[in-house]
Amino acid sequence: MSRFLARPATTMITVAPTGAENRRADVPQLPTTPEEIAAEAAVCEAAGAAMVHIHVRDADHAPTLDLPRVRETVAAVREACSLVVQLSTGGSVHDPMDARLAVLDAEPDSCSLTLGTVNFGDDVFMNPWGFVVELFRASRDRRIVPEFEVFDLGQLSTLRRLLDREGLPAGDQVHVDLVMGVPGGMPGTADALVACVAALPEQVTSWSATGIGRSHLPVLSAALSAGGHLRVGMEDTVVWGRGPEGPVPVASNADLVARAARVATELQRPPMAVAAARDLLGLTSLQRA
Ligand code: KMH
Ligand code: ZN
Repeated sequence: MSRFLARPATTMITVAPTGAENRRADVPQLPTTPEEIAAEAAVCEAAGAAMVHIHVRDADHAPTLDLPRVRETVAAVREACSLVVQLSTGGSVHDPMDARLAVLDAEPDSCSLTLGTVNFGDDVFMNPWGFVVELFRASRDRRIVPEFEVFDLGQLSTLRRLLDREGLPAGDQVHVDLVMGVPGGMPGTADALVACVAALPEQVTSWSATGIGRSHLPVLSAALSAGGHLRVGMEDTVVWGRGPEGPVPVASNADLVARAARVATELQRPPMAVAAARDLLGLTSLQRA
């Protein structure tokens, strides 16, 4: 465990129900419409989630940053549940940076903020320093709490540099999500997770981890053991596990949340309520401009 963060008594579970990479044609159970994402968010809240990380899809189920559609999706989710609403500013690898910045206009509670460029399978997920700073400042101006996404150990040095130069984000808390197992980023292993936790800047107040693909369960169990929170969802894994006939597909996001909640509860760190997650992220005392 990190030398400066106490092991939390509960576990904040974030659900990432959709993402930008999986195709609806390949994964028919993937929620993509505003109504489906909202309904999925509601059952995930009942299963133990406290926050939802949203990627928006258009009427053809393709990733989009079209602002009216983003607003429509946020409104549907807010109507259906009380989860903390986090919008992705990563979008898809093909999205331009100005459109990624513009999603803040949809007024989420939180936004993802990735700390560096990383190979992403055969593509490149672009996050140059200038964009990182611009997004940080824009989120602070709009009183939106960033979640710092870390795909590789060196990105924690970028976080340190950012916080040392720019100060604290909106809400005065610093929450980091370790995104592990992306082809091109750090591996989804306990060793890599422990190395990241040891390298968290002093300003960090909480962290979670996300295991992509087959690293989903190793990262989940390592994060719980090391005092971290969790992100799960069909953005990150569409395979539930190995069955006698081969890989078993994930049936729903709520199943992933319920399994994470079960494991966390067994490990004496049951799911965190939404109100407590809002406190953790600095949202409770945050006054919207
Ligand atoms: N879809 C990836 C290229 C985020 O949401 O901020 C980026 C991503 C990270 O999913
Ligand atoms: Zn995402």
